[in-house]
Amino acid sequence: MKTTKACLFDLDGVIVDTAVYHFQAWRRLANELGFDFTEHQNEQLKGISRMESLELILKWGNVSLSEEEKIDWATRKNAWYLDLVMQMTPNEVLKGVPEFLKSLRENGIKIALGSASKNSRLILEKINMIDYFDAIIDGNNITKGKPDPQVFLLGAEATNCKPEECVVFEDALAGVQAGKAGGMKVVGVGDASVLTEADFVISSFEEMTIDRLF
Ligand code: B16
Ligand code: MG
Repeated sequence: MKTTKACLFDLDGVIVDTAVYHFQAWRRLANELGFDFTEHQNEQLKGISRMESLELILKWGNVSLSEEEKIDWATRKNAWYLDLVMQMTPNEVLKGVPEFLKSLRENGIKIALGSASKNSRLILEKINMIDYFDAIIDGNNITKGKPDPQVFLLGAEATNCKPEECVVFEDALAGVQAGKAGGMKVVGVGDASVLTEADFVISSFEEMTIDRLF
């Protein structure tokens, strides 16, 4: 019989909205390089790694840089982003998330993070959520980004669960595809017209209950 023993959570867009801070920092980078960057473009960077995001932004701005310059600008962007992250508070946790994670704990279901971010531990500390997690798999542990299932397969392994015993929560299409490619049930968080490959979609964790995991 199939059962759910672990839940694997994406970070940005699922636990907390860091996209607004990424946007400010990427926009500053674009502006300093002499072009602008829109919120619509920022949407396309959700779930995408830092260096892949930079490549896309430079393409949009028609700017070409050496590898060394790219690393330099990515480092600068991350410092601007971290200045904003340092001001984050627990009030920013998305609605219904603490209640749902608490009920997972009470029901003995393991909790892991599966994020592309290299800053995930700091963010979870700032929003006071780190203690809920049994395992953290993030941009520091992976070699392949979503839609590759690596991040979630490592999450399953870290919680000693088989993929079919895991449920993934994702707000980005590439993340939904990663969970499905890993053989997991996937709950989309956000827009059902975008997250069409998810098993089902919630618009907020206020709609989520333990019985929907099985
Ligand atoms: P960092 P997720 C992703 O987080 C963000 O959605 C994406 O915009 C960002 O580029 C990526 O993390 C890397 O973040 O620069 O902090 O390493 O949705 O996978 O939790
Ligand atoms: Mg996300």
